[in-house]
Amino acid sequence: MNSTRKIIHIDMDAFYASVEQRDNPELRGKPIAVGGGSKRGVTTTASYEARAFGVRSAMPGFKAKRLCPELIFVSPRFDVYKEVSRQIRAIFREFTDVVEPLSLDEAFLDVTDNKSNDLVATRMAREIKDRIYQQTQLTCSAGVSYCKFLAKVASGMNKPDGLTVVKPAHAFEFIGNLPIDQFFGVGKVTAQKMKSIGIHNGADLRKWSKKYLIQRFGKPGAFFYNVARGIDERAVQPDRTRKSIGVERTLENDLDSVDAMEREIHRLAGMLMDRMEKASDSGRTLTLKVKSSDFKILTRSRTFAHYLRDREALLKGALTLLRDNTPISGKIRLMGLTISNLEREQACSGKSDQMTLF
Ligand code: TTP
Ligand code: MG
Repeated sequence: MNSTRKIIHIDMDAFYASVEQRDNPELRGKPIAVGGGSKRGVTTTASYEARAFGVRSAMPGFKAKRLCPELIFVSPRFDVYKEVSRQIRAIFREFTDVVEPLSLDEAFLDVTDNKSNDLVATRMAREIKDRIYQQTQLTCSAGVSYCKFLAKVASGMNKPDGLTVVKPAHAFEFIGNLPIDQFFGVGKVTAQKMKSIGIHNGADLRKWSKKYLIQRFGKPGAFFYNVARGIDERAVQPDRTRKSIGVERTLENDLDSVDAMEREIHRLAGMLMDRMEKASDSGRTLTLKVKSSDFKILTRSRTFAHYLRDREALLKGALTLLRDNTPISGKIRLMGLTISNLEREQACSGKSDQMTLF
């Protein structure tokens, strides 16, 4: 067992909802849900005040309202969440470059070798929490342990504003008592299956052989077998190859004419080209995203035979997507352009379009 690593997992508390309560004092202390206010919308998350009523992520708005009649629905502001995400990632990098973000509000940090040599991992986690709070006025929860599995589980143990440490010497007992629903990597369906054969916690899981678990749950069976024993050798992956480059803009006024949309496409293609130049990369698949004023999202993609390496090619491709067979109509509140099937990614995996060049 590699018990010499030091890994911290950080997860922001009720992320979108906390940002909304931070920016609008009238929402503080109140049950709010972000998203879910439209006719068929679902919530993205809920404030802790709303969770007390049973409101959760991905819940239809009408159901949330039924559980909590006082519930206030707030529209999401993704630009702000992304900005906070950038801020917290910059803070992580003050401590280590080995940062693996899992989503906007969550990341693993390997602090075995770190930039603040005098701090032990637990104090570092405390310091990160403090820095995040100072800079964003938001709380997060931290988990500290010797592997990803335990750091992730630990960060969820004392939410909100928690700091939980699982030392190697205590790991076996900790996992033994850990309810199977709280195992990172065990989804709802698997948890149900496990319970049906009497596996309710880590200790129960240890009673089954690796062979049996693989037979029953497929490849993840081996993972379950190992983590039940505190074995998780997965490294924090700092350099996951970028899969796409994208830009999007929420418009000040809804667009409702083809001309206005084309002008926006010109702007977006320019912005995207700038980003591509910075990344020294290009790609073959272009995706246009459009959000209407009633928050419906439509995407259109096309994969081209050649890489879109210059402004003209990019613009031409984007306009083709816009003008496609079925015209985009109605009021548009956001447009975005993303390029994927990236040249560098292909180069990394050993495939390239050299052949098509000749
Ligand atoms: P989470 O970290 O899963 O949830 P949370 O930060 O809101 O709450 P917790 O304190 O339990 O960590 O997700 C982070 C954000 O991602 C969340 O604020 C909203 C968004 N999200 C969705 O849009 N849809 C979803 O189904 C989930 C789970 C999250
Ligand atoms: Mg969170």
